[in-house]
Amino acid sequence: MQLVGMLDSPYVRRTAISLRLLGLPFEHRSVSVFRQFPEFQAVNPVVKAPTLVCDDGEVLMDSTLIIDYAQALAGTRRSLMPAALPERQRALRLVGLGLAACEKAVQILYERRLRPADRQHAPWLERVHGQLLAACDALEASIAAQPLAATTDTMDQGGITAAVAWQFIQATAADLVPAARYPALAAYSAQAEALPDFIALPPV
Ligand SMILES: N[C@@H](CCC(=O)N[C@@H](CS)C(=O)NCC(=O)O)C(=O)O
Repeated sequence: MQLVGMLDSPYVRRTAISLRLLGLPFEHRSVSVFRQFPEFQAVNPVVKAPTLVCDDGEVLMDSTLIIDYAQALAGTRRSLMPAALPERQRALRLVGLGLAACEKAVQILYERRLRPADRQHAPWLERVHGQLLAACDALEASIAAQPLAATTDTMDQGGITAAVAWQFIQATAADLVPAARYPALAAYSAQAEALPDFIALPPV
């Protein structure tokens, strides 16, 4: 199967890291949704990263849905979602917060990079910034209150998504989300980024 999209996208990266942790071989095609729009369109006319081209040619999109498919492919060999309810609830909470944080950071990035400066809408940016901080605050509180596994064998989807989200936010909106306010999240992300599966899939 082929995973299409650039690893500077947190959605593509969380998917790639998940595939690797699940032990599923895949070809990564680093195609940009912006600079290589026609090439991406030829694979997926909707042009969403990540896109997964399955072995039978079917095209899937959306990181969470692709990870769900990958989890089914991997079977019981390894699961990235805890089976026990309390742990699963926590993982789902972290995934939700991480994805919301990514979405808000992407909205800020698009507003800043794609919209001409004189057309930027300050009240919208302020609203999205507040939402981004709220998601990071909640991630910080959860990780500070209860440590999160950061080893290849024990890491779950909550940890993967939180770590990838933090890296992306720091790469794209560090001026709006100061690292000093999020020591537990930053330390956790640094630990995850030192794992071979993260190093093998750098955010570029
Ligand atoms: N909910 C989606 C979000 C994916 C997403 O928005 N990806 C961006 C790249 S970071 C994209 O495809 N942007 C191009 C566009 O939306 O036109 C997921 O989890 O995969």
